[in-house]
Amino acid sequence: MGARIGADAALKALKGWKTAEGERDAIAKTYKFTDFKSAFAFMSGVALKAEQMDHHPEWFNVYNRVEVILTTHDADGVTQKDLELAGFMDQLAARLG
Ligand code: H2B
Repeated sequence: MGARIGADAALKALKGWKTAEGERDAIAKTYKFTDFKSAFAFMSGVALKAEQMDHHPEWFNVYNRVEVILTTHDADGVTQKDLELAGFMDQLAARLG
């Protein structure tokens, strides 16, 4: 699972992410796509990556919007894995538009 680095450290390396609401150490971002098809393509790509990594997002989708929260449950906070998955999400989202 890796050691906890914490939300603040992760946020320094990311753009458009914030600390998640609530007590947990977690980071959050809301992606907006042109339509549901793009949003679901994003989720499909992330799902495959998440399975490869054995690291899974918490997320909520309505039409073209995908709200994501990343944290490492086993570490009780944000780890390098969250940072890696966040980077993958940002790259994929940029490609999909
Ligand atoms: N995803 C996330 N976000 N945090 C975890 O701690 C985690 C996970 N643990 N996916 C994995 C699965 C673990 O439960 C399995 C057993 O490897």
